[in-house]
Amino acid sequence: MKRAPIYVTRPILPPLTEFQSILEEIWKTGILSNGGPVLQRFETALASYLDVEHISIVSNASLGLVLALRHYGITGEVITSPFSFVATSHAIRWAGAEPVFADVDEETLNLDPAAVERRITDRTQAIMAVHCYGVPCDTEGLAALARRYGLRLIYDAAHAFGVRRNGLPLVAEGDLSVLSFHATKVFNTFEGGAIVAPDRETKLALDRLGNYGIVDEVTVTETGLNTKMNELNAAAGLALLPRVDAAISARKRLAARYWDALAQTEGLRCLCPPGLPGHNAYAFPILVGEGYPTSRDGLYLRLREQEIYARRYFYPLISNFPMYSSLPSSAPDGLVIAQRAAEQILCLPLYPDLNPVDQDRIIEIVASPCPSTSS
Ligand code: T4K
Repeated sequence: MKRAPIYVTRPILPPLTEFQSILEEIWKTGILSNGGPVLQRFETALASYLDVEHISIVSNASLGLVLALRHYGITGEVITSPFSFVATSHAIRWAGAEPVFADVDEETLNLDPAAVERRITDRTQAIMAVHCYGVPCDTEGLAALARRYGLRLIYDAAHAFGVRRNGLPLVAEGDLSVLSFHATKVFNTFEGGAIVAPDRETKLALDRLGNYGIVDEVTVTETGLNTKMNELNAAAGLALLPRVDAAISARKRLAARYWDALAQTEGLRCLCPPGLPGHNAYAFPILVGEGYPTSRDGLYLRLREQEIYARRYFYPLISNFPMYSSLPSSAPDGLVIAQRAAEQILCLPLYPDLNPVDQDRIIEIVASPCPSTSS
């Protein structure tokens, strides 16, 4: 019997009946968008789940990042990580600002505050840091820099849904944090996102900026954008929210199985230990280094031959894409750790419904790969 392909992730979905009952309400009210009743309920439930007071829900994290920068009028240089999904830097450009890449920390693969400091000039206006794989950045180090140099600190928290540190929500750090609810994330609304704001005034300003800058029927105060989430996406989120804790627990169990089976493998470094307090087991990233019998790409191809689609998140580095590669900060000698990580990284399939039998097949290949026929 032919086996089904195994993807790096699969979305969690709410029970169809629960989604349907919210859809029936939408069909009755005829309110499909523009801050409708389902969105309002979702926003309240989400803020409570995340343990924050003020959030502005958006249609995806990319636009959320653009709004965050536009809210503070940032058009100068923004220091950011090259080891991220390309949306992080694209958002900086779409906001009218310029990304400046700094190297990452060896342990976390998140922005290294010392490397950030070396990139600060009189044109720097903000830092946009990424909690890659939901692993917290050095928030104290970055906050100290932001204070010292008068910079805004915005977190791309696309991976950090529900992550807590020292008992507090990680998304409450910085000036603003932006979450993604894309299908591939720990929690999804098919497409969607949210900006965590420090106060009600900022939340309302973000809502307005994402609704064309409209104040009332006859008043438009700024060049806003349309970043609204519609009622269908909000319904999916509302129905799914009660399931997310169980999903994170299932992720953690599977991540612990990977860890137990692979952490001692020579030449492999597993990045996210299962005991990381408050973590969401967003992914199971490994670094394939010296001493391992094949290269990262050799392992990637070996898995693909078995229709196991592990992914190289994040390779290539953003700074190597053509629209950024000529920036002075893209020079490889300033991004040594990020470059090495990009060449060694592989995210193994991890999602709540991953069948342990399939996971054992993955483990077997990763623990002792035979050479790939195509490498
Ligand atoms: N910042 C960071 C750090 C991010 O990682 C992201 C997004 C963003 C910002 C921007 O957030 P959004 O604007 O998207 O809200 C995916 C996602 O499209 C992207 O959202 C995500 N990061 C990135 C890490 O991964 P692709 O092009 O690699 O996805 P794709 O289509 O190859 O999907 C991967 C696998 O997931 C598929 O092989 C199968 C599975 N899958 C995917 C989808 C879309 C499903 O099972 N169902 C699905 O509906 O970018």
